[in-house]
Amino acid sequence: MRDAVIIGAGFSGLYALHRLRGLGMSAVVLEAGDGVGGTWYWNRYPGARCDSESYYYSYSFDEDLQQEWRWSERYPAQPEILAYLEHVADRFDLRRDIRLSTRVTSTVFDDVAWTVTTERGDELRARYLITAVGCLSSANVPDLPGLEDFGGEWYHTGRWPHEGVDFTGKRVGVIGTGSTGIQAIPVIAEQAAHVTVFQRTPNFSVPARNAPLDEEFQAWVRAQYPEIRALQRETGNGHPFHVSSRNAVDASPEQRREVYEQAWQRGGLRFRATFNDLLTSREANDTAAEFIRDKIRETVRDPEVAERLLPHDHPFAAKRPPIDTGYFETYNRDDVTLVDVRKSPIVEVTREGVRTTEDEHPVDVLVFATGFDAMTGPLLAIDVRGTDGTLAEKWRDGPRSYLGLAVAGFPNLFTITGPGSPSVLTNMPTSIEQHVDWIADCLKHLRDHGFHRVEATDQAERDWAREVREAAGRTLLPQAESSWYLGANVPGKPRVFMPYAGGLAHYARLCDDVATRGYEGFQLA
Ligand code: N01
Repeated sequence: MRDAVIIGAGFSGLYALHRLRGLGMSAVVLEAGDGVGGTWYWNRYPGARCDSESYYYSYSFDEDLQQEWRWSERYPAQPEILAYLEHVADRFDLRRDIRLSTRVTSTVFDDVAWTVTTERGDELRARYLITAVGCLSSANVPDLPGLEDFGGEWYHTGRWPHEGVDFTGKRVGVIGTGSTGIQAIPVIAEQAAHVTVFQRTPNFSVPARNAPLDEEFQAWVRAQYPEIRALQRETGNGHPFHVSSRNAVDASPEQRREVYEQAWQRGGLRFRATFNDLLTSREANDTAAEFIRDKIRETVRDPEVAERLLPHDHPFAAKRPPIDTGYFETYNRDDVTLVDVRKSPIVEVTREGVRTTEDEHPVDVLVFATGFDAMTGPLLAIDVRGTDGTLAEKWRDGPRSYLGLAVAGFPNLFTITGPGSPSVLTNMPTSIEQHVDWIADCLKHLRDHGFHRVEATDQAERDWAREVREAAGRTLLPQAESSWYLGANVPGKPRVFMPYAGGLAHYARLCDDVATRGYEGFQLA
């Protein structure tokens, strides 16, 4: 029997395999895709790139790797991140323990070990099961009447064809204006004959200001890596910068404007770090929100279109804030139309296009940038059976976990970046390394002490659920009612704020304390 089965060969699964091997453990990775890379294997849509900057959206565990790898742009594009992960798989000789094109359908714990069954009917047994399935890997395609009879082609951004899509001369409809839609729309508009954007919730977005990285900056990064990585681990969201200690409400309107303008010019997610109270005080948040709304008004020439693009229903950054390259400018093109589907909802997809309550919009290609069944979707797509039933039954009213890492009733299961962890609120590779390191240390502890079984207690899980709720309640995040953080984007999904909003550094300390106290909140046997 193997020590572990790891599900998924993205950032998490690759590193988990590497760490377990380092402990002398036997592990195999099962990956549904035909290649490694996870998110970056699937999300090949036009404009796909990371919103974290390349030099820190990367592994820190190997000094030679980070010294030798060269990123070409401030924000890495999908092919470059995929090439990086493929390089990691080769460099650390991981592929011999990775089975591609192998989708896991069920996993059952029988009191000793997990039996993992794949779509092909293969069965594998392992003492430990580690899910590395990602938080945003279960594509959410809305159930639109008539889609099956649509005469054109349609694609979800998270399942993009490897050969790409040629939009030349085509009328394209894009549904969704989240981070993905905001990245894809300007790029599609460059090629298509016409683009119709179906927008349900207007979004805040800040310019990315992408650019090639020059050699001087790269040399600085290489020299500074110890400090950069240390800083990433000290901050709330795994980025190598602190949130300002200053409150927006204490600054004058002129001072605020200057700070926001500087951050706007610098570009990127750092905009939300400009003041300390942006995510805790609605009054403070309104100042940032209004600054961005002013920028949208300035950018978009048609005042009616600009008005339709203004976000009003949620605080800035209470939904994951996108960053963009020419997004709002795209609405100045004659060949781009914005449809407000909150005002006139989509009724059906016809053979020729999309019909709303007000109009018919002919399209040849329909792009669903409609996001994911986030955090729980990838886990619940597998029939996971523990000692008292299935994970789907247990999570019927929303996910419950201990530290987002383990679930009571599911011994020897570890969920990398599971619901209840900071994960999606952070720079993912930083969170992933923290989780994998913790799990590896836990497995070593079990082995060194002759234990074969580890299980979170019900009490620890209840306490953690309260902590997750309270941490979110201290922020404005739950006020974004249409957020996927709350499961609001998937009809019928329980409305539970899923990630842990207490900050990555604080969370990592809590995890370390649990370990130091002999894995408090877990039963070891
Ligand atoms: O998905 P989303 P995404 N009819 O759920 C709309 C990460 N990411 O793929 O807001 C009409 O955010 C929906 O409307 P509403 C990042 O964490 C990272 O864009 O629900 N519209 C929304 O506008 C991000 O947050 C990078 O009202 C419908 C959009 O579709 C996460 O992935 C890059 C609809 C979905 O937005 C998900 O982003 C890209 C319907 N039936 C993404 N259903 C990086 O940089 C949904 N919508 C790493």
